[in-house]
Amino acid sequence: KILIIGACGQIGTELTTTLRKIYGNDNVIASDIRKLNNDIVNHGIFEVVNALDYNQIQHLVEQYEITDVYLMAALLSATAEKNPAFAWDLNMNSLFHVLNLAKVGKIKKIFWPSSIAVFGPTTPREHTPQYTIMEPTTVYGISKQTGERWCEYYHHQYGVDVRSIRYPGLISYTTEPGGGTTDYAVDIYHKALEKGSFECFLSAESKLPMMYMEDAIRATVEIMQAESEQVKIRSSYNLSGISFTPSEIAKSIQNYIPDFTISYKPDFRQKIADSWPASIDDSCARQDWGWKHKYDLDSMTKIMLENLKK
Ligand code: VAH
Repeated sequence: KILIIGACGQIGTELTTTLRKIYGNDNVIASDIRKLNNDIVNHGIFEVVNALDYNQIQHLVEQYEITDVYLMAALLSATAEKNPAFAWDLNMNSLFHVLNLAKVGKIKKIFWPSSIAVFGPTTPREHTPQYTIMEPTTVYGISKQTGERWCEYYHHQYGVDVRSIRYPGLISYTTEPGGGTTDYAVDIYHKALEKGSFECFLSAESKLPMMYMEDAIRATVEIMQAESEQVKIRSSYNLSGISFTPSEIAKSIQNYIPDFTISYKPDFRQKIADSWPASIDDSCARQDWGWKHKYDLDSMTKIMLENLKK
């Protein structure tokens, strides 16, 4: 049985829906800090849980005989800069709780999301390798980098089966992101349809690694379904989809909405974006567990606009 912590967030929502389809509604327990009125809460088992409360998580694990935990609760990069202490507390201690439950044998397998934010300004920016300089300059990036070290440590020292992916910016039409630097790439589609124009908080040429959500969910399911020996890296895997700039995504929208216009007004998030890679080398994920992305910028734009119109 599966427990998803942070099931109502940007990734959690689609992950929960997919896992319920694969493993059945009775085998997937969704949980979040708040009880929203949505499909995740209304169409399956849902529990309110505070990811910072070890006893609450342990209670759920025992009650439902949980074997696998997906820990999706976190503060993203922009929000974390505004509240460093809470971001550190949430991003680190929720991970420790889950790692410690696995250490004492209460759960069997963990998925924990890392991010391309583990890299920093001294990292090679193009085709960033799996193993390279990592000097993150954001609170979020520091928490993800530290989390990776602990995941690897718990695997080697205590045999904990933890698996992780360094997600790029994720784009989907079902749930909006909250508080990230890559959020513009979701908002731009909403504004294109609502207003025909968009003011971007990053500059025209800020190229970042991105991915359509369906690819990211498939990667998550695939790494969790892989044989343990296939998952050779126990810190976190580089994962690559599409890299584009705000001006390139605007052009791809103009193929469908010719009058769409974009303007640029970079704010504090520009500095965060400038510290991150532009493109990612994911050959280890391809080799070890057969990863391959499917969506490119234009196929994603088509799906985003068609579905948001509905
Ligand atoms: C953020 N979307 O912008 C997240 C992410 C690739 C970065 O992890 O904070």
